[in-house]
Amino acid sequence: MKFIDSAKIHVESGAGGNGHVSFRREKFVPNGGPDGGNGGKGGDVVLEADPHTNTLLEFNFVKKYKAEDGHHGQKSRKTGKNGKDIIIKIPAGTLVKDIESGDVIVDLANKGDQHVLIKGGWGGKGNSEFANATRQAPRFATDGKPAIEQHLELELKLLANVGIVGFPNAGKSTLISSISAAKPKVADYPFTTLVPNLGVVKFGQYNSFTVADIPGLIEGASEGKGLGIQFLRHVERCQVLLYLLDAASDDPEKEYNTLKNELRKFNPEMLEKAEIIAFSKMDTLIEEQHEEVNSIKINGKTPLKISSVTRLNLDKLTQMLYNTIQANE
Ligand SMILES: Nc1nc2c(ncn2[C@@H]2O[C@H](COP(=O)(O)OP(=O)(O)OP(=O)(O)O)[C@@H](O)[C@H]2O)c(=O)[nH]1
Ligand SMILES: [Mg+2]
Repeated sequence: MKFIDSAKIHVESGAGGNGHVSFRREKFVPNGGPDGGNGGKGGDVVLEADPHTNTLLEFNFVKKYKAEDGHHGQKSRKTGKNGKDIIIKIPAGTLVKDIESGDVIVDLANKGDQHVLIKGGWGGKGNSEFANATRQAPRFATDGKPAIEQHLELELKLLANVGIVGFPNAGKSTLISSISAAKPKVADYPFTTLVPNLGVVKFGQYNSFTVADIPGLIEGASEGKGLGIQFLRHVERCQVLLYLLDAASDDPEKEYNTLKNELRKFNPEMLEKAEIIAFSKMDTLIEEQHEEVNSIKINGKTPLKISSVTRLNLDKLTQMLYNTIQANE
């Protein structure tokens, strides 16, 4: 399953219509006054979070979006019609970035949210607007304001139910491959996972939930160490965080605290999420270590002990994840 949905598009507002230069022409009135109308306003570029889409797929096919230009003014003081806005519908949760500056422009989190990205240009003034006592026949009008273009990058934050966080090599990808059909790369070195993976976990006959595995975090990730925390936004909206700690680690509690600390620096709200703590790779422990690990409590809780290799407690884990998702919906 493709995890990161992204697309690059080009958007452009409508230009304002030009003002018009004309003079009244009536029978028996040889020198009619100026009657050129104003130009219409160009259309805006509007982004809207749409409840009916959940991918950015279509933006890989249609890449140009332009609002309608304002119509030019006409004689008889007729104002040109305003150009129609273009409303670009994107899935809720799409991050919109300006490619040139790299800045995030908007993050339309909720369905139906709208954001006017670029205002259409104002229309120019027709020559009728410039007539006054001393200048009765102005032969000029102003042009509408030009259209404005922007290159955008759209990125869809994944809405997985569960996000797995852990140090590099903790066994996150192995776990996801053991409980879902996803087959991410697994290897015995840190930073194997370079882009997030997503797995669908079937639960019972009819239920399923999604689990996201992101690249490992280390101390200082929030300052860019390792692969950094750029991937955390993919688990920012998860309902449940699974903290996966290597059971053979010298100090799992310290690892847990480090993970939390990095998460806090990214977005403190992530610490308020429901959490499940698990010790991975239980099969690698020798008899004596089991006793030691059994007595460890983290954040007041006894971590669930699992092994992706022997499948120890994997059913229990999926049950716990499922229940926690249900409780936090
Ligand atoms: N014995 C044993 N080995 C495991 C288990 N889970 C993972 N491993 C091994 O641990 C190593 C790291 O596993 P990964 O799943 O790639 O770890 P990761 O957390 O995804 O690592 P990064 O993507 O680098 O952050 C691999 O060699 C796995 O085969 C387990 O339950 N038991
Ligand atoms: Mg991995």
